[in-house]
Amino acid sequence: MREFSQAFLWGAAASAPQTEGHSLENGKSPSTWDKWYKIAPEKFNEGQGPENTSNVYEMYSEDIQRMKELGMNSYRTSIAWTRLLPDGKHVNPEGVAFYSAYFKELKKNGIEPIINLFHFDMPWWLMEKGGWETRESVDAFAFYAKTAFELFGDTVSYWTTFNEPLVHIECGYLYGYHYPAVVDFKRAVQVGYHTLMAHTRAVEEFRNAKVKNGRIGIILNISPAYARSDSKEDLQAKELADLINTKSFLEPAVHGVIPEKLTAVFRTHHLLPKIKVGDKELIRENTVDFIGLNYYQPRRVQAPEHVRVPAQTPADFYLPYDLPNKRINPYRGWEIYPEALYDVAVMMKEEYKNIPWYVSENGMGVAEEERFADENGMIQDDYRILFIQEHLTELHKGITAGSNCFGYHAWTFVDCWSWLNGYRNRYGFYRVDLENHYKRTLKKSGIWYKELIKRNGFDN
Ligand code: BGP
Repeated sequence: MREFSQAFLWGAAASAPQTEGHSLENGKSPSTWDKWYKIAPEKFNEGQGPENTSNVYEMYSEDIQRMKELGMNSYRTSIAWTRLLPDGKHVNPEGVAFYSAYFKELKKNGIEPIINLFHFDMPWWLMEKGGWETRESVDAFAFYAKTAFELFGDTVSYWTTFNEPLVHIECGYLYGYHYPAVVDFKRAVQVGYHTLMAHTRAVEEFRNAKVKNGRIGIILNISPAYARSDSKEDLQAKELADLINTKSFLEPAVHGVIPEKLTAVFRTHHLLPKIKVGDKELIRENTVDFIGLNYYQPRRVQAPEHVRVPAQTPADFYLPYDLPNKRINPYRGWEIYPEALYDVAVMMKEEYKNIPWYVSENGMGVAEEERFADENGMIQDDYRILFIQEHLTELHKGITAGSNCFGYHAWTFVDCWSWLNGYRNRYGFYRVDLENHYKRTLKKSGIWYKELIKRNGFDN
């Protein structure tokens, strides 16, 4: 049997914008998602926007009973900045009441809340001033973080600053997927730098707030790079891919320094961001207590034929490599490669001081899941059970090799809304029926997860 430690955190993850719904009500101001949906609804799958997501705003209490029923001892969600501080300065009493009740209810039911501050949801008022491109965003975020720690620090011990900071950088400023859909490497680097400084200032505020038993971390998407071949060029492409996508945030968060090599590469390519005196010290002094890693897929890379100077896009450093015969989740187009989780575990042990870390997201999104419903309406999602079990097997190997991993969170608990994909791909242990007041129905994977938690492991 593969058994995990007694204190292991078992749970699931989600975010405010993807689950709460009521996104323009109860005192909340619009985020860029709300505005973008107004401007360009055709960009969203089947016109499914952020306004009405899984209605957790009204249903959190019954959902928490469902979590308890599965035996979950932890749950991650986020605060919507625009619900807590609609204008960035003054708290919204309805937002405070909602989050306070939500987090207390989790605690009361033995479910440790892990609360994240930013999950791609930039306030519109700040976006109008330039979003993460303006240095003002760093102070605005630090103020928001401080407000959240002061208001909820008595209830919440585990905090994270950002979810996948790379995503709002690359989707918003490199590849045109998210608002403001800019394609400009230099601006992307500036956005990344301000995000890092916002994270750093939030950690500083956290230390000042002296949250009792509090721990703070950051959640990063990890797609470890694997080179097409052992040629010097391909290995260099791999190194640059890891530098840009992994080390850029992991090194400052854990070691308190921006990798020198990254600075050197950006200098050569005239991509260095504007910085402020004192930033270096702030980064050095405000490292994290733990790391969350979202793992879905590896990154296969090969060397580009020519390296342009200055680089216009990360593709000037590394290109995707299409590995023949790879396993793939066809709905999302993502490779399935559980072995990477073992490599990640070893990397955390050997290169990151064996800092406490957890798998903060892992899961499988499948379209038209109703195809798999049995005669009682239960989704027979054996593919999801297999996916999670294979990943846990690799994680367990990593833990046995000494990696300091303290938990596993599946994405997600109840099916949730996903950015431009709306409700196309479903990830939850519970199906959400959009036609029927967001009714939740347990899937087979939920029953399996319950058993796994009860036994604190599985046979294989
Ligand atoms: C992660 C995000 C989540 C979630 C998940 C699934 O990158 O943190 O917000 O959406 O991916 O991906 P998707 O919804 O794009 O299928």
